[in-house]
Amino acid sequence: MEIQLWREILHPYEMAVEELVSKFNSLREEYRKNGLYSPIERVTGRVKSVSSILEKMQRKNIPFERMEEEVEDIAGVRIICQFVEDIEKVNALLSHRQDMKVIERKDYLANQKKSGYRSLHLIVKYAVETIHGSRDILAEIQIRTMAMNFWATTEHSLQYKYKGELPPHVSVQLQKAADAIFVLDNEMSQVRSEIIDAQIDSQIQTRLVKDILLTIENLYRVASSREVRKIQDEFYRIFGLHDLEELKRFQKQLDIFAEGYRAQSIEPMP
Ligand code: 0O2
Repeated sequence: MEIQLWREILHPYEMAVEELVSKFNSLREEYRKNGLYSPIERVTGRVKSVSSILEKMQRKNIPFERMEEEVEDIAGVRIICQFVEDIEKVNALLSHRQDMKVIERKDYLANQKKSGYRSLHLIVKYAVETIHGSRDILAEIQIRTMAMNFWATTEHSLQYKYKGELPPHVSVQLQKAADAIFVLDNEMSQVRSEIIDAQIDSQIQTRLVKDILLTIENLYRVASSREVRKIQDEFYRIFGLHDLEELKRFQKQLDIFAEGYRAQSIEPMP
């Protein structure tokens, strides 16, 4: 048997995970910068440990030559969403991308696993550019809600603790917890639009305040300090009203005033 240089074998997978995590994080930021709700809440990634790869190969009787085709989750990325509805949105987003091809979809939402596990898994083919040229890598993207993630993480730790042989009372308890998670996700969906509106308003307010303060800072360099102090006091007064529309109006007026001094914030801060 040839000697396996694991560091070399796993390097393209590390590249794939790093790139995918960064791309999905950028997507989330793009939504937020445009004042939109992002169906992606959080992204994490990992390369499977050699011990876990070997364990899976033994369990599934996979010969080393078939490892890269058959162990589909050496590169693993997890996308956490706030609401069940977001999972489908992320699925659609990923399915239309030019830089990856979904080759398999495992829908553990429609077909919950016996353990109670729920998630949508996409197996994608993704090309990384290495010093030896382009390499197609398989990666598993798990898409799930925060509540599903809480359940899966806890269950995974218990599986590890009991070496995959959960005592019946623990399995029953986990099944009950999975049922509760299902109900919780549905309950949260009922108030989805209200939560989204509140989150978007909060993002807009954060951006407005940053822009306003930057403009005031710029004005401080060019306008009289008495005038700038008055503007600042007015800003604090309006901020205290907790009225987003008032804050937007104030920013517009401030921009007109600052234009005279060419002191408005040139580009909105992220
Ligand atoms: P890790 O530590 O996450 O890398 P399988 O036979 O289930 O091992 P298969 O058929 O190749 O694997 O793929 P499947 O079923 O889609 O599962 C792959 C991954 O999904 C698992 O990776 C888990 O991360 C997750 N998963 C699947 N089923 C369950 C479950 O019942 N509970 C939890 N908590 N997670 C699950 P690994 O290899 O287990 O490990």
